Amino acid sequence: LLSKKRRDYTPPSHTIETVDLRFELSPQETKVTAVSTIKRIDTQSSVLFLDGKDLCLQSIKIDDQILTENDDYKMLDNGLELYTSLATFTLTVVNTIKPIENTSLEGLYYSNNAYCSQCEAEGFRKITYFLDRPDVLAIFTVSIVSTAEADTYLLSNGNLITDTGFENGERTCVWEDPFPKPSYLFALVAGHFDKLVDEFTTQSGKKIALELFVDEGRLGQGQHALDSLKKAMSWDEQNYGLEYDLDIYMIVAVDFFNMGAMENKGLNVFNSKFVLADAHTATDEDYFNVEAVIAHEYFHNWTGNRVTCRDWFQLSLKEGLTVFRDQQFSADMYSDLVTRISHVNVMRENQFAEDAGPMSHPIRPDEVVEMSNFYTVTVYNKGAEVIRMLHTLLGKAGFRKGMDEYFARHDGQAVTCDDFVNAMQDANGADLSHFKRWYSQSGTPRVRVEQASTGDSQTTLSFTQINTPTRTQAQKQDLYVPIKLECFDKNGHKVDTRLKNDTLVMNSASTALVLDVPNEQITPSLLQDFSAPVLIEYDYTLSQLLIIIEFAGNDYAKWEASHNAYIMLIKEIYNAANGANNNADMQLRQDIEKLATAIKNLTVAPEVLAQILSVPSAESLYSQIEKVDPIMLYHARHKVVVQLSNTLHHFCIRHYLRLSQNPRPYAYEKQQVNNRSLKNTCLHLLAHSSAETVAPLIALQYKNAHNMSDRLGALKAAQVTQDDTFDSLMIAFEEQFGDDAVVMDKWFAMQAKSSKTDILAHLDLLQAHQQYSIKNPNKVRSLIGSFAFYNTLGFHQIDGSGYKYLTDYLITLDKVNPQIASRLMTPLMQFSRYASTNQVLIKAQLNRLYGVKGLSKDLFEKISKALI
Ligand code: BAL
Ligand code: ZN
Repeated sequence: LLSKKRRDYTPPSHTIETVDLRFELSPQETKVTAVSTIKRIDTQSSVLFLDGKDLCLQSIKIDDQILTENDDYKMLDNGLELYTSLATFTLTVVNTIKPIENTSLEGLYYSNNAYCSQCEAEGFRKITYFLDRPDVLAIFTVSIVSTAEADTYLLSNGNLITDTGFENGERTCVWEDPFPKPSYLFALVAGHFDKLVDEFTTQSGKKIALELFVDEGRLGQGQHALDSLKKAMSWDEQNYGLEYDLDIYMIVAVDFFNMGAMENKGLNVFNSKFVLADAHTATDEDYFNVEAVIAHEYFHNWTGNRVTCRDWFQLSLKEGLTVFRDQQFSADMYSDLVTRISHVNVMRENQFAEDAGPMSHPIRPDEVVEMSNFYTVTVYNKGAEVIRMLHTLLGKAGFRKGMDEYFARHDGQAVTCDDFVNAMQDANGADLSHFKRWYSQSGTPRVRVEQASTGDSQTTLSFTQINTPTRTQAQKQDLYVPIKLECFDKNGHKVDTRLKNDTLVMNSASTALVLDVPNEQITPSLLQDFSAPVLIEYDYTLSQLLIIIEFAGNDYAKWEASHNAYIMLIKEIYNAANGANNNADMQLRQDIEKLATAIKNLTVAPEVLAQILSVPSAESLYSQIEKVDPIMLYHARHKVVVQLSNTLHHFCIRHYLRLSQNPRPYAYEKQQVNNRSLKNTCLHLLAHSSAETVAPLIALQYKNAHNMSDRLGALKAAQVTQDDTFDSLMIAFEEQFGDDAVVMDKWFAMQAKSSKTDILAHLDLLQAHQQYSIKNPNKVRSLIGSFAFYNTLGFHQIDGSGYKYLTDYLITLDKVNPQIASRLMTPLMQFSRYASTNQVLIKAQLNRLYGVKGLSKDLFEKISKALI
């Protein structure tokens, strides 16, 4: 399979200035007529290549001349070649497509009685022959013709300029988008929906119509999304001076969608999971996510749509930046700390794993076979961390100056990551040449921190970067790493580090910090706020971590220290199981006692305490132990949680009972969310203790729950106890929510994570459930995804049956929806982090997959990388 390389970029030979698209809709066969005005850019060129995939060509014309195959054009596997030396011309292409047969959910498809499109990255070529690349920006006019009276809405980008109404057996709507855009931002939605309307007045006084389309009967679940949109619109005005630019902003929620959402100009399409929310069906976390994703897509209107990517290697230009913007927004709307922790967890659980595996790539990849494979946590989340470092480096005002400069230079253009950094650099008179290496280098830098005496009264902290070679980069360079830190003496007093903003900047492979305090008395709190996407290696003692928990002035540092303490204890138990320490259990009891005392003495806000009581997930621990045995690690972690639960039993019960009193009607507001978070964290921890008092509390909470956070909190706690209560609550849950597709995804996920010994047979049964469909990505992710990503005991069974189960499923799914299959194979891709027994079993499955005939590009790219 041919890969594309970043360095081979060439500008397009031609550009498309305007395109008139006409869709004559039918689920079985939709006719597409595309009339484009095309201009030649490269005066030497006599060939125009148009991308096209799975299309049935009817006719093709240049100006008034009908073209003949082989004389005027040639069909190729991935499009067609057209022979012309005209400087400007009108191209008319007529072709048909089959929306109902399109289960890949790329291009135009038909599901749940509605038409829907998804074009990013390369889906437009499944609609018509086109220059389907982001550096060709055209003005689109779209006519949608439907003969079905039931299609109450025929939507596309921009402004509605004609609606004929349903007459003589058909209806036509015409949409015009005045902003030139690449084909990936095109959208079409047609079908019957309920509509929620609202309005937003911009800071310059322009009224914008807001319209939200949801499945019939779901209007009551749409208000939070609309409210979030209005918050995002004013936030972007206040923080970046950016206003919305069309008269109307539409969002459609659909149940069948590969991604979370898509920022098509003026017509966002959303996975209904990130739109629908009410107290009854959505948890606080769901409310948070809806707000964040709505904001993310809205922010793309400037960072993505007004200024877009030159080529797909530059994806992080828009995604890293927009994720950073949505993270800032979420922190402002809710809690700085909890928002930050949730994003740091994504980095440690998912991005570090990706960067340590065969798919490791820089945030700006150099080589791509299938672009869909690069919508990754690296491009998105590590990309956002890189932008965050720029923000740290330049300061809030400097960053804003850089953003203003970026828009002043590039509005209306398709540009590169370098263009972005150059705007930041020039606006601030800074030199970012060393910083730019973050865009080219893959892998997670490790920073080794060592501490030594320098004379009697001084200590030196030495910092050394280790950038381990990855599959495609044998030579690594040192990177620019800002490390926010504080140091404490043995009494918990802050030691003066003389660092500006408490930040040590590493701009070479190693550096040292000299402090005027004797060595044995110093405790450093390192990488506060996760100031760089790196792994810190420092050998803490438990006493040092307890000093940070007690004395650090910021909650992030306290959380990080508790997190490190859990990791240390889990590792000790893990190693003891390998025979290294026979006194491990007693030691654990004593250590947890000390940790619990420190936690009990804290006076912190409830949401902070909730985070401190949350033991790191098994997934985030994989980067901590070489060649890990996942089952042993699971048991080690479990042991630590049980010990913590027993030790903090009374503490948790007290908080739990206090927070359960006098519930107010549900609202998604800070105080309630924070209290619920602590309450449900306590319940979950309590469920790990052997105390018999806990089971009735769980059942009672489920029975009395008047919102989904409490209901799911009870269910998750019941799952820990593994008694009959869990099964009976699951039956009750299904009876109550069986008709709600989004809520049932939670149910499928809980089922998939269960530690039943016959989990594979159980998964078979669930696949036969009437709500389950292999064609629906949310269902596949909930059931098979939750199993493979989170069911440690089930997936890593020592006979390899869990790996085989996933592989069998991938073989079937790849024929239905390659993008989702490719996402779902991630747990197999990360084999190198496991013990050799697991590695052998996983590789056997990868080899089996490799031998399957007709595998998609998506899977093929990943397996080939894994097996090299
Ligand atoms: N552009 C694809 C979906 C998103 O990142 O918003
Ligand atoms: Zn995005």
